[in-house]
Amino acid sequence: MNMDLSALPKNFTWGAATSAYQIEGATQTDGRGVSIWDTFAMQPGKTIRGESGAVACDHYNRYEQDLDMMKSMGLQAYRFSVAWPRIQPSGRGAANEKGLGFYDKLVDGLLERGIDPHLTLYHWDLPQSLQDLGGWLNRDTAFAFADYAEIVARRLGDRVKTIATHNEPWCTAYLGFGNGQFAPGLKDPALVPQVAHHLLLSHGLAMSKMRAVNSQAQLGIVLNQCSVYTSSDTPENRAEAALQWANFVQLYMHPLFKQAYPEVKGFVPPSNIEAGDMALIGQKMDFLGVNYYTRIWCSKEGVPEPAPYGRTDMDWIICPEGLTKLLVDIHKEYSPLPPIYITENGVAYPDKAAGNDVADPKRIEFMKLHFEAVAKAATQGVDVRGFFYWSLMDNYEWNSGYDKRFGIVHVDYATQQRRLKDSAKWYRDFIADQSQSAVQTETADEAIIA
Ligand code: IFM
Repeated sequence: MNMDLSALPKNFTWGAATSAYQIEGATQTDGRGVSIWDTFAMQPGKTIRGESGAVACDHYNRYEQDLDMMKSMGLQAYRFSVAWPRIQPSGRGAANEKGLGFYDKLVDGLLERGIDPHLTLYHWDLPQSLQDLGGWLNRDTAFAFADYAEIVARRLGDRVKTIATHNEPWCTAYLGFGNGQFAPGLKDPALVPQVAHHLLLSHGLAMSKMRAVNSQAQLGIVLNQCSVYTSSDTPENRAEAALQWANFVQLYMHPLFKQAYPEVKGFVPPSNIEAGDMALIGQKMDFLGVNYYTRIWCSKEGVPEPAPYGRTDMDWIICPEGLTKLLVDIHKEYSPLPPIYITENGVAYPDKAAGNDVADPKRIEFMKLHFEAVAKAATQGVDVRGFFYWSLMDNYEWNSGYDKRFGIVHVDYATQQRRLKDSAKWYRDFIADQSQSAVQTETADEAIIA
């Protein structure tokens, strides 16, 4: 497949992403405190085979090798998250120097190799001590989070390119408190709006504290979003689509960009909002991170969801045009938005190594389709600046354990051997090509100016 990416800006960034609990392992090393995922994974039946991130990809001990691997692939940027329990083992109080030191070395190692660091503060590993006080149901957690954000921004804000407060607050609120699939495992949908509000409040409080530190980093948030499709344009399907959009997208985008919760039939807003909250939440951001994996299908008539590109190993429908639609839809509804990064997009397939090789042609096809989908959104005026493939390497896929392989690098969990899949080699060559054409365009531009 030939891709037309000509609409993307010439300095567009190509990278890959991971998160702390999914790759680091070493959960009891250097003073790290217990997180809600350590606790959750130990409870019978919560994760496949009771698997946890205790070892994961052992990245905490192998980060140098992983950095070399990223450089060998020519990655221009790397998105990672900081584990809050490494920085403040009980979620409050003085910083743990050893924990901060790890991320210091990681960031310096990236910069030495010419890779831009993009940091996320919260990718779901809340210190257990805060959960014992109610976690995100407790408004105080938002203030604790802002203190943690300030510690990290003071230490790393001079060197990282971006800092995102949260990764996918929808997952924290809905999967963590609504249906119980994720830590802390509560199952009460009525809790979701208030948890979402506290997450958003914590984002706002952290933004203020980090701005005051005056770091160099651009500040924003990462949301997982789906475009919504209906099988036919009936009033019932339209109403259902509006409600899905409200719960998935507007619950977060409205407060962030309109300083209000949506008013949609059936949508339940949070009940406890204090004076000043909405202004804090809606303060200006430097970027918006969008994670996209699939679409939402609404059909009151029960029309089965079409899947022309098939399904992933997560059973998610592959819908590249849904990424274009999503970006164009939010651009229209929330303009002016800050620049957007696609902070996650990727696919799980049951990849197997044969010797040193891992053939994953379907992943390469998936990447091409989604790169082009982003470029199509750019032709319609969406300001997209970069793309991070999820994930750099196979890792701990939360309640699905180690079964689902999203990586462009294969990890053999028995030996911790990393093998570049064919997709990683393809991405390496693709990035090299893109960098070369960017240099050529720049030289041509300079010649015209001269
Ligand atoms: O692995 C997760 C990641 O932690 C958050 N976004 C979705 C990915 C795939 O499920």
